[in-house]
Amino acid sequence: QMSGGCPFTGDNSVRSLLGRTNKDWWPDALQLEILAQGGKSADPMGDDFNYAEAFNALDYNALKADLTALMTDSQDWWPADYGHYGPFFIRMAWHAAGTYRTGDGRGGSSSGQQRFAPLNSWPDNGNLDKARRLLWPVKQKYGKHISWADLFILTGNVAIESMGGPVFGFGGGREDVFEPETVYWGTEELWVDQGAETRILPDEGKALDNPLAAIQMGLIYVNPEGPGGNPHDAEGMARDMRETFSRMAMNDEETVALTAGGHAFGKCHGAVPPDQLSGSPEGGALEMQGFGWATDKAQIAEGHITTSGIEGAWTPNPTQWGGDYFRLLFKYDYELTKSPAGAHQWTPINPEEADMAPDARDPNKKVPTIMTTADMALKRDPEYRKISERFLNDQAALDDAFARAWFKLCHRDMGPKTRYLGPEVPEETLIWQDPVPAGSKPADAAVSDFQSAILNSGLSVSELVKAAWASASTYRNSDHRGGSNGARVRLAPQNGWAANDPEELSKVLSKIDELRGDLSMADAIVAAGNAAVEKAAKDAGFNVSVPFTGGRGDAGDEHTDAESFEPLEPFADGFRNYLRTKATVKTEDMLVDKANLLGLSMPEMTVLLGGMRALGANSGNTKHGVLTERAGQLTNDFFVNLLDMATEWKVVDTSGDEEFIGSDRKSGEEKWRATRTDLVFGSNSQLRAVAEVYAENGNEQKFVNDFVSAWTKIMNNGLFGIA
Ligand code: HEB
Repeated sequence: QMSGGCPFTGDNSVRSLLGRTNKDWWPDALQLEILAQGGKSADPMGDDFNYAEAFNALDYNALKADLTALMTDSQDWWPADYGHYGPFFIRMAWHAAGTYRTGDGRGGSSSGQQRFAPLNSWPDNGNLDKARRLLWPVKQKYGKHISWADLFILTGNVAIESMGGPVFGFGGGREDVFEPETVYWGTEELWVDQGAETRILPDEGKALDNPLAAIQMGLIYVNPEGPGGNPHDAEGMARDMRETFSRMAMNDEETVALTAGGHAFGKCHGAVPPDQLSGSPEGGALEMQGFGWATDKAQIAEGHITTSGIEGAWTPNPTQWGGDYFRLLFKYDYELTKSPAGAHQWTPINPEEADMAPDARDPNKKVPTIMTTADMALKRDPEYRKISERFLNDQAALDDAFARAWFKLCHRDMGPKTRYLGPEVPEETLIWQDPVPAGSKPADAAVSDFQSAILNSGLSVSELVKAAWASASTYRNSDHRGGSNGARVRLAPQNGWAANDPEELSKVLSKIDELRGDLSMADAIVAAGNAAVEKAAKDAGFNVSVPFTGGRGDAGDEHTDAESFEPLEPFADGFRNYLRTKATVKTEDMLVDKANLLGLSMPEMTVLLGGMRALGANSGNTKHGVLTERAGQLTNDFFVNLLDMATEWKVVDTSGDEEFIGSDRKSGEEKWRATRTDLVFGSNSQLRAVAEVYAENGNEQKFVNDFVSAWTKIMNNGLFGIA
């Protein structure tokens, strides 16, 4: 099910790292970035604010009671369909979480991004601005104790509960950010409602570009009307759903349960032609105050609203959990019809009166139910159909599958379970949480004994550094997966990744295992890397101690969904000068992307890369960028030699602009080889400025110290509850 880990490849021609960004969509937007003075963040809460503490002081039950009351507290400016906001809030939560993609771990519910562009203005998020404003009084009341990001998800849960639906649990701990995250959402210059092309076109050989997980620009997943809006392509509909949901880490059963469970509630909105709506929130008129998709007041009161353009409810009981969705889907044949807004949808043929839905504003009026083309896939696709029929006949199975899949959807990007807060965190441990059995802190003496032993074992500095890097560098700040905890580097698939030099790695890991004593493998791999860095510094004439934090545990295959780790495989890792194959993104762009996922700043990225080259830590033990005569010593030689005007660089013509030769300007004699990720530190003016700092006389010790802090950051990434 899971798609492979090949970010940055696809059939697009060369693209920039971020594709189309907010600046492209809204060129006139206020340029608040210039206020990031001295690198200060936009977060008004300040460094002292501890969200976990604030959340733990929350009156959780009072908040849930307020949310429950809010569900039926209909407001004239946006009345609740059927007198209940529950379905609307479920869609809000699902769209907050549903942007998550396994390819780079970005998207998802964990930082409240739905408040900001571009997500606040995606056509698929139509009218969710109203859902967030309905929530504001509650957010205001509980203030710092509940983030928007947590509130979106908790409100979704309360909505499900208040309509009798099954819920598996809730973990808080999503801390808000106060600026849009820069994420690659695609290159198209049009939104879906303006005609953006669909991204999977097998006839034209077009596949979905990684790491994207949506089928058209501005959608969360698929086009509800069918592939590219074609309702007749049943096969394509299921294909699109399978592909996009698998990139959200959902298999067929989870996809069916989520979609059917979600559409047990609420309705689609397509009662008026879409040309009667104003634009999306971002960039709207000041007096709109961040509201988009303006609709006439009288129309709102009548329930004449257009969001997706499809019109109608799926079931006769849109605010009550139950089995009506599958009952109707299988009881009736459906015919293709059009909503008043002109969207393709499916309507049951000759429905019985009792199987019709109430009007959203007038319970005494009956209207036909509908299915979207996506819903129809649950019976038109043979695999989905098997699952749907099982759920049709076994409500308890649907309850369980929906509750679990919803929990996964909403918590998928939170990382280890130790990060979950609050009284409703489920006991049960789930495989997608990448569980790691608890480790214990080794005694200092045990660590230093092991470190001396491993340094005397015949393994080189480079080998030990590479193993530690292979173990720790899988960490992604985006979804908090990977990292050195668990020592999954010794398990499939990581132990076979080309970037990790599997044979060398396995030799190093067995030696570490042989000598580690009481240390966990996970701790020992890092301790060995630290010892190697210390030795390398000492050999270069610097005294530095590399701080070690112990307490990592070791995961086994039984704790590991190996397939789910495939997207963590590096496509490129500039720190090791590794590139699987030339991509549609520049190799140096991928270095910056990796550094971002590792949580590094520009200077940290720079010092780390320069140090890794000095240590001879390249994948495949290539010599590219190893601009030193004393590899294995922690020196600033990379920077000194890169910036030396005595060397002239030329591209190797046959290398596709990936390999360069540095020759002595006078003699013409070849001195070095390098890649794009090496030379970018001399070519990019900002990186060059940082590289100069590390090449300057008097900064040698600073170089060593800064390398050690950046290295330590990598080694300790993901140690929640340990470090
Ligand atoms: Fe859904 C709604 C589609 C999945 C939940 N959706 C809806 C709509 C549409 C859709 C079109 C309408 C909107 C308006 O308003 O207009 N979905 C869809 C698709 C898919 C889905 C295509 C994939 C297949 N959902 C889903 C899920 C969930 C959901 C997964 C959860 C779980 N939805 C929902 C809800 C609603 C919707 C609850 C309702 C809302 C209201 O009512 O407001």
